[in-house]
Amino acid sequence: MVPFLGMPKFPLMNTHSTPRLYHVALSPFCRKVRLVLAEKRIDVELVEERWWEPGSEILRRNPAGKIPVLRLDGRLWAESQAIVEYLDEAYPNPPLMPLTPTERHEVRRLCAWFDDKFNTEVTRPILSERVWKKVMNAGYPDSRLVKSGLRAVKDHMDYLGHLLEHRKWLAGNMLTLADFTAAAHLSCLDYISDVDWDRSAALRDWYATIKSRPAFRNLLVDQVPGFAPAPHYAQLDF
Ligand SMILES: N[C@@H](CCC(=O)N[C@@H](CS)C(=O)NCC(=O)O)C(=O)O
Repeated sequence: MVPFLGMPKFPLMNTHSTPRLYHVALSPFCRKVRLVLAEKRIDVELVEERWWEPGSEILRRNPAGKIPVLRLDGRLWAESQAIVEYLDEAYPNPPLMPLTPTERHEVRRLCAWFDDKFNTEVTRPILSERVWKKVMNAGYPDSRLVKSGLRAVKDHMDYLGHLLEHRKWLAGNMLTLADFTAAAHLSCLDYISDVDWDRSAALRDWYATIKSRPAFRNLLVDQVPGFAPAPHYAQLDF
């Protein structure tokens, strides 16, 4: 028996099916994809995928069992960084990657900084403890983990502030995938009011600029049941 011979890794589908993003509202990885789709003016239907609930079909859509999963161009796409790089190649306007290998490396380095280091040290401990445990009915928040996330975010903000004192955008002179990746993580924390914007004027100005883009509008109306957004969350002048 050769069960996997010729089987597509991800199901192929009707090319005319509506673009759809399986997501949850406060996932930085899903937000990154939403921001890039919106910047490229690709309309998608958002479908909440509560992957932790029995009956979730996430494994049918992504063998890794993770969201985001994007249905577009007749197939399913997984892994947020791979998705946004695909989008940038397949939908080149506006471009969100620079031209030279050195600049492209800097964009990818910063995307990994957020999706790996920042996520492990800040986004995941804070959001898991403050939001996900309650949503998933998985016990009480561990305040030590929240505190360690809140301590770590300060160093990250100082580093980002330092970069932005010397650059217009995070990775250089143009708006790139790095800015959307950073904004995706920071916006999740900002929703629950865990960003001290007074720490760096340069970082606050950068966030105010990216938050004012039309691509951000959809994120600013997100509502997670049981967690009202911070009062300043949707304000452009915060
Ligand atoms: N590297 C993945 C990470 C995605 C990820 O961790 N998604 C979380 C939600 S924020 C998830 O689906 N977790 C399900 C699980 O870990 O089982 C990406 O960039 O898409």
